[in-house]
Amino acid sequence: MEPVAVIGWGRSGRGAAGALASRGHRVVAFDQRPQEPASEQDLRDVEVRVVPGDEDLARAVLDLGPRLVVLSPGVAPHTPVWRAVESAGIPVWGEVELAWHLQEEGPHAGRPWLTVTGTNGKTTTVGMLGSILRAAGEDALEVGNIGTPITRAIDSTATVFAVELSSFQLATTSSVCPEASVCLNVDEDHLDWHGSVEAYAAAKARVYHNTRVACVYPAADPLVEHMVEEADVIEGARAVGTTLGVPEISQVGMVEGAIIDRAFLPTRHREALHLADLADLRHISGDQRSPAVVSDALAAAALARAHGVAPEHVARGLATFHAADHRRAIIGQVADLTWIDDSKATNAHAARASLSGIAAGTAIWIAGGDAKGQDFDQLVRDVVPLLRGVVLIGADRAPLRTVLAAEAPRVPVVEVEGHPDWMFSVVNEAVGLSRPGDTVVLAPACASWDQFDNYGQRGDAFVEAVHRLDAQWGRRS
Ligand code: UMA
Repeated sequence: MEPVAVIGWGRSGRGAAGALASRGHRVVAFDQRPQEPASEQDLRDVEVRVVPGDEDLARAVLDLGPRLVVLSPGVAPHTPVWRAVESAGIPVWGEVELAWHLQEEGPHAGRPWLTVTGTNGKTTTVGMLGSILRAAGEDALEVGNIGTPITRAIDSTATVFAVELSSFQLATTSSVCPEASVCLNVDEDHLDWHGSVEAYAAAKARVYHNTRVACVYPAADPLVEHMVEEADVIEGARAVGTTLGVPEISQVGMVEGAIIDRAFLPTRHREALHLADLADLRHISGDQRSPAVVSDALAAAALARAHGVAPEHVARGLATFHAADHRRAIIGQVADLTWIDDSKATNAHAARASLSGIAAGTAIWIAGGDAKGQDFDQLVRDVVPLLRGVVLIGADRAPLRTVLAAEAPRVPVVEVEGHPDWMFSVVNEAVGLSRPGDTVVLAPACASWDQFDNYGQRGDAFVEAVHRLDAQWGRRS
């Protein structure tokens, strides 16, 4: 039988190749960068070919004559290999699409997927959802863009998946039939990959496709509501709004500091159910109680309720959830300042959410990196009142520098070049711009790929520099 071609030998490609090979398929993998041989047992029979040139890769894949091509999410639609394979009429699946087919053909067919997309908050929401599901006694796994490729988890005994889906993954997914789904928000991101805001939003909208029980959406966001109205769902699926205000019928919202369900109870026309209290989230959002974190909790609660989780398990799951590092993590008090690591804020929308809640004129904002073609005008206009000063880092400092000069001429801006110990310079420059009691936030609004492998490394470098500063000041936080 003809082989399956897997493009990209990263986490997704290896996951896909392993799942296919263990089912007896012949797999040939391609990558454009030199690769280490795989150590995993299930990958030892997979041939990996390195073909750097775009056109050469397209030709090499066509020459193989595969019956199916599985794309890693990093491969963009405008690349020659994608276009060549499509025009040759060869089926093209993303790794997520492959995972769904393999699940539905095997012993775990029917295992529910609760899917989460959005520009920001995906990882937090999926983490909260996993925690709630486990509190309810489920063997739940968080998979997808969060880190574990779904193909790696497909043969696990998990009873339910909390699935984080990026726009890249959704662009190559068509058969997934989620039990419940949510798009948390849509703002400009990854425009270099998708080509336009419209293409990006269209990919996000696919999260609702084929939903069986509930399409969850932020009720205050007409763009996302429109996605739900237009979605091709399974008969009987309901639209359920989330709101930071008092919930109407078919919504999950807030009443006096409590998360209230008016969607998933048969008597919703006259009654409401108490699910959890904001106090359950205190250890995640700190004292500043970020609206973004509360919105994520509402979405996670709604998805869990769509799955049938009892109210008391929602509260317990939220109370035991701990946010992963680098997501608005408070590092501590050092040099009379509060230091926050939100290296995960890789776009303008996330950076805005990160700075909101800080008192006017007291934020030292560390920003910059790989701008991914974003426009920062609106972000800078929104955050100017909060700023005491700005430290610019990374490759794409120019777009931020220009907008700051135009919109905030009185806010001092310092730039730090990438010398060997540059992150330590960053924290010292931040101290130089500050007054006691201010808050320093690493919320770059940019990807880290210009200087690091991922945002985690960037956050680690920042935390380490803050700890050195702390040692220098002679006080531990
Ligand atoms: N490659 C090519 N040609 C291309 C593109 C990539 O040969 O045109 C090769 C690279 O040389 C590399 C491999 O493909 O060897 C990397 O593949 P990939 O970029 O698809 O990344 P994976 O390692 O498979 O990881 C992906 C997600 N990465 C991206 O979408 C860029 C991971 O999300 C995800 O955790 C993982 O699958 C498991 O599902 C990371 C991410 O940055 C966290 N996501 C973006 C985000 O959150 O903003 C979308």
